[in-house]
Amino acid sequence: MTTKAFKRYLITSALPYANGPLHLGHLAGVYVPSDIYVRYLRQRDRDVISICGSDEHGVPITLKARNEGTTPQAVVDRYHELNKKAFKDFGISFDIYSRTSNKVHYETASGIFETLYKKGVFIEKTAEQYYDEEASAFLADRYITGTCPHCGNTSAYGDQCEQCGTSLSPSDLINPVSTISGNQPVLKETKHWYLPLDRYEEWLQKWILEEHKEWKPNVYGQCKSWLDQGLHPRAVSRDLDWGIPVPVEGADGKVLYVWFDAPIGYISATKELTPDWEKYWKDEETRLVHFIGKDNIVFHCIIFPTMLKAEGSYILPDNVPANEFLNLENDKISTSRNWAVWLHEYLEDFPGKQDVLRYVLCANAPENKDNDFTWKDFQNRNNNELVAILGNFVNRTFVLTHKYFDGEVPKITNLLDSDRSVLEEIKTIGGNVEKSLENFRFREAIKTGMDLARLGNKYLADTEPWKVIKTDPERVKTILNISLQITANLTLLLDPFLPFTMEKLRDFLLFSETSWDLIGSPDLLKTGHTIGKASLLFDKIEDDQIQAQLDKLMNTREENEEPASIAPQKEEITFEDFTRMDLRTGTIMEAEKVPKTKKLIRLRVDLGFEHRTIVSGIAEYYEPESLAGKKVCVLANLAPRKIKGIESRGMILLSENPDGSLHFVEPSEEAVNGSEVN
Ligand code: B3M
Ligand code: ZN
Repeated sequence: MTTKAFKRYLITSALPYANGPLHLGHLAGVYVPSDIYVRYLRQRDRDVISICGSDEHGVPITLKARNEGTTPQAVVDRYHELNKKAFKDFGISFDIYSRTSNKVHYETASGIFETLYKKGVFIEKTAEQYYDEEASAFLADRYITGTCPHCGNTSAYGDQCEQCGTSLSPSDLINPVSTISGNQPVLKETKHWYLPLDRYEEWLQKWILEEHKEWKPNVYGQCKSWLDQGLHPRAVSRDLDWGIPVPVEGADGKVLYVWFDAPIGYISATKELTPDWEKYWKDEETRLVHFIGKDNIVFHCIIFPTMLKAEGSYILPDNVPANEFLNLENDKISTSRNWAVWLHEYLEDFPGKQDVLRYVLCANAPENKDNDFTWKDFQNRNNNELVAILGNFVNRTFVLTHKYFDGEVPKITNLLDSDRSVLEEIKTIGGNVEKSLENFRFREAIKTGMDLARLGNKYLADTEPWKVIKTDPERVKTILNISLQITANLTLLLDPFLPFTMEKLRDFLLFSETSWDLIGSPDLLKTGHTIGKASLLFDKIEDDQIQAQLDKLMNTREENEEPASIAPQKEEITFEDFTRMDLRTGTIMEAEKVPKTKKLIRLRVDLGFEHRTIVSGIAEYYEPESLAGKKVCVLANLAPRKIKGIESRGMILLSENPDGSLHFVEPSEEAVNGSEVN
């Protein structure tokens, strides 16, 4: 819980790379929670701004351009617009959605670099780096791949292994290969500027580990493990032609590292939004909160704060509520494998159902651990929660009010204890939602918010106005008044989560208040006020709609079926090593299954200079009857071995497919038995 009172709020959401469309993992991890928080603060009438924009530099973008045969500028122009629209369509209410190719941003980022440079913060260092001679390019980050030293993944990147999540540098990779040419890189000297994180270690220890114990365990834990391992200077420049030029003498062909300039994008966007930007960035009474995904933790908790601290005039984040990852149908979301639900496609398939997705992603957010999105859960939550609980309560309240009172809010005639405790409960729920939101517990917040609709349903079920109307119509006035107050309270309480639906509901009620402070007041809807007509807030999602989504995913999976991996090359040997093997061609004369074994066949092979018995493990792939006459290659000088009591002299060469199946390496028909294979 924050104990400090803040005067204003500066909320940032990670700037997505403008190199691809957004999917539901993005929404769940970063943008739905940040939007809920921001909307809540606005309802509380706090001074708050919400900042986001496109991250338009970095290797992912230049690689994408290269693959598509276009320019980085064309790539970022396309995805900036697409993503800006997707956010808007889902009601993500940024105050600005800027981009890091803006002039203001160039100036701001260069300015901060220059300040640090002049202060002597950087270490200037010439070191050897991998270089692609054919492409005449240094290979940083994703321009280089190789085997991860931690998990053996053969396609780890120069900055990170996506399989085990470890952050890497190109020199960590085993068998490095250039992604540009596929060549093996050479080492070449180049100069860069390094941010000496090690010099800030002690300060970071204190600032994070002592002063921010309230950070989420996943965030705090990651920071602690970085700090425990010890920090090292990190290069903040790159040899690239896409990015912000390093603004010092002798830096031709060098640009700022994308992770140096991108977070400064938050500052530039604020400048673009308001001339008053300094009060947000330079006043201790501002609460700065970064919403990010877990792969961005080190940059937002360690590197960017170090930059700001070194600069000296900026505030630091008060919290960094990073989420873990959302999987999709039990598999990692992946852009390259197209294993994703793209936001623009969702809207084509479920028009008008933005809030359903917002609801499901919040209710099932990967807040403390990775989580799974399944279409079945999406359907269940829509049908059993939004339709059956929230929609149902609101609908019954409208229908009954119109039926018995012509849509007029009836007056409370006599409050029973049970009515009073329901009114009390509205306040309690409001307070609890507030507490959860203040502490970034969004799953808990939405669940508690829905409890108000549950309370409404229970109240109607307990009081049964449809029965009581026959015997005690005065009592029904009170019941429906209270039901209507619950409905109006719902519009306030659920607005951060379901903004489209709550706006609709306010329209139905002809009610326009949105202030959070009104939650719990007993006469939100005044007696005598006439409510409008309502239509259903949500409708059922049918099995065939869900099946269509699953089919779509399954099709992608089939299209992408990757061949099982090819075994990596073995350690190098010399030609001499090779010549020690006596390889010969031969012809199978007879073949029979070795009894009581599954795999073994005993072969008689004509090697030209002699006939041999060789036992081979091919029975699962070849029938003995089909083998006589087949030409084979044989390792002839392999030491004899006893296999199931049979002396086997030599070995038949077989190739093994990734699925484990075995196939003869067959010499051509002209090969004479006993001839050498070299
Ligand atoms: N563009 C990385 C990402 O999308 C990055 C975030 C920048 S936030 C300053 O994961
Ligand atoms: Zn790995």
